[in-house]
Amino acid sequence: MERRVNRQWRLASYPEGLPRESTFRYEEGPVPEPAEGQVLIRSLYLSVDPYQRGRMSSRRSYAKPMEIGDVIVGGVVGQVMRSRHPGYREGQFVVGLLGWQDYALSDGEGLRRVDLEPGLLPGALGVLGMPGLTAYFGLLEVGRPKPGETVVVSGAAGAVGLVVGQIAKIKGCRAVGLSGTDEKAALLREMGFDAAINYKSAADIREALAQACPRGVDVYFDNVGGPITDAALTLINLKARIIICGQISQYNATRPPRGPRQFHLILAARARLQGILVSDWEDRYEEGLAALAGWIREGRLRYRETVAEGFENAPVAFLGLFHGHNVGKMLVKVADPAV
Ligand code: NAP
Ligand code: FER
Repeated sequence: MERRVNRQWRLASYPEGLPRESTFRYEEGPVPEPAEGQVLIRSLYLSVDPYQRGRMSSRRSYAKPMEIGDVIVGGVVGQVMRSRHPGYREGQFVVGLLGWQDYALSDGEGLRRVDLEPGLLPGALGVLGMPGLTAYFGLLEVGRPKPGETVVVSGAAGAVGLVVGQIAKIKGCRAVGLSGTDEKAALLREMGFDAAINYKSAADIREALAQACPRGVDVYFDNVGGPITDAALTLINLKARIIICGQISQYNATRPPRGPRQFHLILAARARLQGILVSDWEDRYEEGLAALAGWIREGRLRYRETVAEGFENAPVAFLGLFHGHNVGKMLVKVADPAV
């Protein structure tokens, strides 16, 4: 049923350290009317992502922060309710950065049509969306894994990490993943990873990683930073590639991180360490999505989603990312598609 109000989550304050429920403010507003050239989109699934933490801070970064009072910036899979745009029809599914709200207007900028059956729509925010593309381009373009090499990924049971490890296997590599529970480690093995480490229960992360990587580490895909990354760097091989994708262990830090900073290891291995931003490959998203969809069809790429039910639960789902409450992509279901 169509709603008459537009529920919204807005930024109430910039958090110090870990965000809290009080970081967010709930509001209701009118459902907006599309002007000529615009579409009105109803949200079906909201994405919660670690990068949103970065937008809740005035620290310098690659994107400008949210202002206090802004609707929370976030990816959404939605359905076109009304169209005054020649490129969109009512009923079509779309994905875009439409924010944590029931309804949004778009002029088509940054909007992408999603041609998936309704049951597969959440995939457009995960394996067939921004996180899947991050794994695809980050690993293949920067990691350049070769058959027989060892690829280590941190945050391995998350949206990006699960895809990274499986692409490593598709490319003939040894895939090793780190995640925060025994259940997640078991899932990684079931998904074809050659070895999986529970970094929270390991007596010594470096020792566990050394055992899992008898031939050292050729590619390290870093989603988390901190002590896991310090351990991985001690095991890199000559000409290793290190992809700095995310540093979630540091996103809530109130002081700059201190670490072993063993950069002589990078020097000795003549390794390459490169930060990545998925949007740098925006002009190649179709290529990446086609490759990912092909592997899914062939049964070579599997995925998981953790779906929170209900608009009201978006903040809690987001906070759960920092406690490892998700397996695969974390999302919030807010409405069923209209048929
Ligand atoms: P995700 O992995 O699905 O969810 C976050 C996971 O991080 C949690 O499930 C948790 O798993 C782990 N985690 C939380 N705190 C941790 C800590 N202190 N130490 C170690 N692990 C911790 O998230 P995602 O969307 O796939 O993103 C993964 C990373 O990639 C994030 O750092 C994100 O910022 C980054 N990213 C970057 C780009 C880019 O363009 N550069 C694009 C997308 C994502 P455990 O149970 O294993 O702790
Ligand atoms: C993007 C580039 C990067 C984007 C998200 C990210 C939503 C995520 C970065 C991170 O997690 O650090 O265009 O779009």
